[in-house]
Amino acid sequence: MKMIMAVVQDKDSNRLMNALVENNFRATKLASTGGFLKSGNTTFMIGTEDIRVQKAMDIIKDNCQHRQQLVAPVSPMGGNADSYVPYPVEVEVGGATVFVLPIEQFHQF
Ligand code: 2BA
Ligand code: 2BA
Repeated sequence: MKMIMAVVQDKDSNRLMNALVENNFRATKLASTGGFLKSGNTTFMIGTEDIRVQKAMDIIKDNCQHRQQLVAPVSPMGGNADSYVPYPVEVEVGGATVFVLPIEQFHQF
């Protein structure tokens, strides 16, 4: 068994969850925050058999889009002055960042 952890943009999360459920995957959705943009994203945990990992990857690829996102200047007031960016910058946010981890044990009590 493998655990797929996929960080996706909030805009794609409902579509992705629907596609996963339609294809009989079990998944858990977590609200997460990107370290760089410091804005919300969504992390999916999908535990599945090894032979279904590729199918899950295809579903993720098909349902998550790359987007350009403008990072507004962030005031250092009350925040960390080290991360202060004085002008807006455009960054390309990927469709999905995906990690596949081995599962040592799986239990449901
Ligand atoms: P949910 O996805 O909301 O699922 C709630 C319950 O609905 C499940 O309980 C199961 O009894 C049923 N269920 C879910 N998907 C189904 C399907 N495709 N066909 C038939 N019945 C289905 P649990 O199995 O105890 O799971 C409780 C929660 O644990 C799940 O909430 C999900 O958030 C998480 N989970 C379970 N298996 C997972 C996995 N393989 N990967 C990631 N998260 C999992
Ligand atoms: P954020 O950390 O908010 O990053 C959003 C986007 O900003 C990134 O998109 C990337 O294009 C850019 N970016 C991030 N760090 C940067 C840096 N130090 N310098 C320049 N540009 C940078 P993605 O790479 O597609 O990542 C989207 C989200 O996926 C990330 O949100 C983070 O939450 C997660 N992620 C990406 N790589 C990860 C990793 N190795 N471990 C854990 N989470 C990761």
